Amino acid sequence: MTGSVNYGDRIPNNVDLGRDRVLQRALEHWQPQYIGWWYDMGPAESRGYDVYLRTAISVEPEGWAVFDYVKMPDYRWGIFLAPPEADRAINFGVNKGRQVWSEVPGEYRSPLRRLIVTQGDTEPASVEQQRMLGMSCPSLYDLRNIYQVNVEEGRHLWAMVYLLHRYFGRDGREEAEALLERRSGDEDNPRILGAFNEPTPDWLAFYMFTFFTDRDGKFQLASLAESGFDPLARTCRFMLTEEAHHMFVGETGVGRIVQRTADVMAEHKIENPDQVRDLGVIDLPTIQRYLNFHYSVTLDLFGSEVSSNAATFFTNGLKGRYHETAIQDDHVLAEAMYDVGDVAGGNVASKDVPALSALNARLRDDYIGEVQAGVDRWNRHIEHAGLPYRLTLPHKGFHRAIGYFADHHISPEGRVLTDDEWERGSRAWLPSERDYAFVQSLMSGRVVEPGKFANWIAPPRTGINRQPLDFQYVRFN
Ligand code: BYC
Repeated sequence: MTGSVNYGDRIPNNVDLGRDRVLQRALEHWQPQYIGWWYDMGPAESRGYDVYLRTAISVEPEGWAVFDYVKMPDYRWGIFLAPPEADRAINFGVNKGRQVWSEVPGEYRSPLRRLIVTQGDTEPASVEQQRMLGMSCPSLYDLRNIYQVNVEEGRHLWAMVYLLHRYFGRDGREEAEALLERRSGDEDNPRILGAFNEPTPDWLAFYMFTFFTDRDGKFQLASLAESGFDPLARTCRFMLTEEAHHMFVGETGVGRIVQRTADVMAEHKIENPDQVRDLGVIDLPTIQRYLNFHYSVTLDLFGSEVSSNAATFFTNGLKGRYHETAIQDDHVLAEAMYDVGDVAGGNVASKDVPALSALNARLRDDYIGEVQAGVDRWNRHIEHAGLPYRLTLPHKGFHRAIGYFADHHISPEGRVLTDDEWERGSRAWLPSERDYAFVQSLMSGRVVEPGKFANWIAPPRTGINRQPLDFQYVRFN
């Protein structure tokens, strides 16, 4: 096994696929179904475009990617695992100290399959959600970035499908087929997790999604990268290197929208949202409402505050905490407690529970810390423009559908509300039909002249791979 990728094979890989003919044939059978799914559900009308994409050529830290024009259906989707670590041991739970597993232990087959399927399901879901956005891109630079994100989500699906085919026999092959059959938002056969069935109707939603929801991906992948099932850990380690670009796209995308709005407000000395809209940029309260929505549906992705599933995953060494190996404790959590928060006596209060049962809550709190830092960076654009407005993260109980808070209405400030108060308030806190219609009205066509950007977004600071901003990132042919 090497770091470099074998592009001579029909399915590029660094797992010596050619040595396992049965597996290779099974994946070659799945491949045309995948391409069929890509044609049906991948980026609309993009088949013949040449897109300036990066492709993995090696999993080594240096030079793992090359940039070139590629037609997306010809993208070299494949199977890449980070190199194995010699003598790696399981770092947590009851199996702590034992050698990691290179095959699936029989007793953990079902929970491991479930984790891999849940992870895998999110990848095609996000491509489906973003399918139409190329038709309203604000620039060639942004168009290229969404396509890069889409092809890499496709590759992340390949990563999970490889694990299913290689380690889970017939069940795994069936699950791999089902991953191509579920559809985001479909009433009869939806994607598994809630946020992946929500529409991504416009570019503000796309950037919020890549900032908030892709970052859940980062935290979940980092937890799975600690797994005692070594092939899962290694594939997640490589996926994390690709994920970093997606979050860059989200953070800078929202940041550029905020910057443009703040600059226009300062230039024209206006703060009234209607006047701001009249100048063709997105008012800050609308950005705040989108933030509230995407943040809250993403918090749901971490699961219930108290979860026996999470405790079982951890105890058995299948899914660790964020940066598990670097944490200084017993890695067994026999005695530790954790504050998960709860609603008691009409108020949000703290509540300590055994830390082992609170692993979802802990991962969510780690995530919230990182998200807050990004929001602080967005606020700097507003501050620089000399405006008093600030974007804020709502309380973690706000607008939740999973966990303790799902049975309560919580205001963005963390106050427990009556149904009536919620009914009235939520209109100001979540995007309305009018907000969506306004944002859509700004994005009715696409901007494709090299170096030009739509009025509602600032240009980025630099191009991709040191190319100039007026580079032809996509050729439409
Ligand atoms: N929606 O004990 P509970 C990414 C279900 S994103 C619907 O609370 P658990 C990406 C749950 O399945 C990262 N259902 O939760 C980002 C369970 O169902 P069953 C994706 C939900 O199991 C952008 C029941 O409720 N990766 O990569 O501790 C673009 C009770 O569950 C939801 C992963 O999620 C929900 N939000 O944890 C592209 C990692 N939440 O079994 C990609 C793998 C919970 O009773 N998954 N349920 O039928 C996991 O680790 C866990 O499955 C979860 C849930 C953290 C998701």
